[in-house]
Amino acid sequence: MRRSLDLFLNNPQLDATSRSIAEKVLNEERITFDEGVYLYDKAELSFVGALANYIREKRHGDKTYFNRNFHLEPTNLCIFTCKFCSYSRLLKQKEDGWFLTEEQMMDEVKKYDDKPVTEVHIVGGVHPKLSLKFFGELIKKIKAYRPELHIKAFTAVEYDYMFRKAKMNYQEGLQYLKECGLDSIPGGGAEIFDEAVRNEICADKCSSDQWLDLHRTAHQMGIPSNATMLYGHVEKSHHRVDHMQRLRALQDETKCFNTFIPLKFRSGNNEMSHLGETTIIDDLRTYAVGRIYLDNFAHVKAYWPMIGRQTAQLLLQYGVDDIDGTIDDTTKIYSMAGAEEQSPVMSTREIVELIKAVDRHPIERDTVYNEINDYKDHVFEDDGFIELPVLYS
Ligand code: V47
Ligand code: SF4
Repeated sequence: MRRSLDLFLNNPQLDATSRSIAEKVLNEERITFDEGVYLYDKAELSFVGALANYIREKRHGDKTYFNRNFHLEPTNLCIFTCKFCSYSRLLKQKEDGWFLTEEQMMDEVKKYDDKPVTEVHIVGGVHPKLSLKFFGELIKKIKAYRPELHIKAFTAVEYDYMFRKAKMNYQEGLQYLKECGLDSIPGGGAEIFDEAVRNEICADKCSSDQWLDLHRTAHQMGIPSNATMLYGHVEKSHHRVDHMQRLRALQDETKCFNTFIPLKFRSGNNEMSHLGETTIIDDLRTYAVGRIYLDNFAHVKAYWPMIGRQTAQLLLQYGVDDIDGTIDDTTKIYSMAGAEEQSPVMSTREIVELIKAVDRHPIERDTVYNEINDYKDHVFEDDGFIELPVLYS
């Protein structure tokens, strides 16, 4: 575990700042904002990777988690105008927009009747007709139909809007949904917390403070959540570190974030397409710095449908311990932005083989990281590809 890190430490030419950062990590001390920026801008990638891998292996060994879930997307119509979004259609562009009724959404849920999924992830555009009551009823119906299914639903952006419309504060709105059956909150909508950058890329949706407040309130009520960071567009490295700094501070308070998920900006079909995409080298570094900086987060997740399978595989040596996941074929958010050029379908067998190919140990988990199935020595009896056909987009 330490061997590759020792190679750097034994090298007298390792610069003093890198050495001092490594010593902090070895002593389980926290690195500073400036050191985070240094890891982005000055440190050698192989050193940053070795450090992140050291932390990852110290915490999880070779274990690599995945989850069998499916996505439910009520609508792609959205009142907001995030410039990076390839997915939403403004309310006036109804031609290629969709809007599912409660019955249609229950039909989606029923498609998984005989599939061993453990989670439904509900996320979509912000539509004025989809009220708190509507979603509360939907959650109740799903819970009544399949009580053991974990419901991870809606981003802080959606909550901020639906609670305001219902004239409830975050605590009241979340309490109502928790009573309906809400189990946890996904990490979307965080983007980049720096106010100037946020204003440039997604000026009209909830603010950074509101995003953080919503998650704080959820955590105080025992509702866990994830945190994302959208990177590789107009932001600079200090904005990324500032983002992680705010997440680290909140996690110190609540300890209720499950995982950190960097999301690479994908440039297809959106108002920021002209920016192009950042490099794989930057991807590796971004995840690795995330692993090092967020010393109070248990997990760092690479969402393979958007980062791509091969980069996700590489990231397992750069701090990542989770590849989400086996996912249903209805979600469209990233395919519309040009991610995952290969087939967006991955069976359980494929995900297990992908993890094993880089000598990691595949574990199926539930949403809150209870281990469900250990695939280390598992032999697939059939060709495996029909076990759970999954698709992402
Ligand atoms: O907030 C939108 C991102 C997020 C693009 O918590 C884009 O387990 C890249 O947060 N390029 C929503 N990213 C999805 C999300 C998520 C996904 C998977 C798992 C979890 C989890 C959360 O998608 C948005 C935004 O940051 N996004 N457009 C784009 N062009
Ligand atoms: Fe709407 Fe979310 Fe797209 Fe922003 S990222 S436009 S809030 S669907």
